[in-house]
Amino acid sequence: MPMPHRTQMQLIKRRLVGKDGSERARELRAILAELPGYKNGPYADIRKWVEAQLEHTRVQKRVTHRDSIAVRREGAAQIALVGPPNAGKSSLLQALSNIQIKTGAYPFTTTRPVPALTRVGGVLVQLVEIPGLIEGASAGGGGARPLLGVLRGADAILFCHDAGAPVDELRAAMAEVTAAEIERPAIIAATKSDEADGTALRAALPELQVVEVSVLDDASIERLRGRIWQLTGLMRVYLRDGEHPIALHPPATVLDVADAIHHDLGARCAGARVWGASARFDGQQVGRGHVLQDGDTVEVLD
Ligand SMILES: Nc1nc2c(ncn2[C@@H]2O[C@H](COP(=O)(O)OP(=O)(O)O)[C@@H](O)[C@H]2O)c(=O)[nH]1
Ligand SMILES: [Mg+2]
Repeated sequence: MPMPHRTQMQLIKRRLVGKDGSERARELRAILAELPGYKNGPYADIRKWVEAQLEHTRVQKRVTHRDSIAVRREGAAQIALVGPPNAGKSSLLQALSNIQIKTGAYPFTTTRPVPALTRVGGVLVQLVEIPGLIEGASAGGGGARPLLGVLRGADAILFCHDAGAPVDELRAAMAEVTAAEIERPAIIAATKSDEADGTALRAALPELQVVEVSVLDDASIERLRGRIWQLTGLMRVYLRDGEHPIALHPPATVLDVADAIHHDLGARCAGARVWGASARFDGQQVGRGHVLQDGDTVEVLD
């Protein structure tokens, strides 16, 4: 008597967590071999799902093989997670975005940049884990040059460091970024704050903001999310009839908002009604050149 199909599906998904490429394909094939061979009903659906996953994994393998490093940009900003191996980057990425990735108590669990899309400040932002940057990376050590290329494409850096680990390890990673002549707005996440606080990091690197965070503490994750939003340097404008805000680089005008909604609307835009900090009163009618403030709500007029 096979087990209930819901349980079966959960078990299958659990077996696939953290597996990708050929490892995932192997697991999927093993699962297929174990499934009861019903032609109809829930088990046939599970079989179809597994087969589709297998096909998808094959496609993904071909794609990643051809272009194993480049990260397709998505979202309003791209933030790179940089730090020594084992700093807790993958764990943070997972906690911030709910994606499933490999984490481990051993270095170099992650070998390729891992992107994840998540909402910060209500805006979709792409986080990218840059695998352990080690000494010599800027000179091409350990094949790290392409990684620095990915880093160059990022808008800002979230340095990650185990609050209880020697600060020198972080300095080494930072030195590689500097040696590659990459300068971006940055803050430091003092990770694993359930085990140690950020005092040592703060003292050693007073020029950067330090945010303590633990994946075991949801409030600290949300605090970090807020800091990441500030790090993007973006501002938000809400549309009167929209759920999520539009993210823009300040200073932004009514015309910028209209353009962001649709290029045609930008061309037609005559002005807007505005609520919020930039309006003298609720619903003030302004021209297309009106400069908006973070958090404003607008209704574009055409
Ligand atoms: N106690 C504690 N351990 C953590 C935390 N975040 C990550 N770790 C552990 O640190 C190790 C390395 O984490 P990982 O995310 O793989 O680090 P990465 O190499 O920087 O991606 C793993 O064993 C994690 O379980 C945390 O907030 N608290
Ligand atoms: Mg990792």
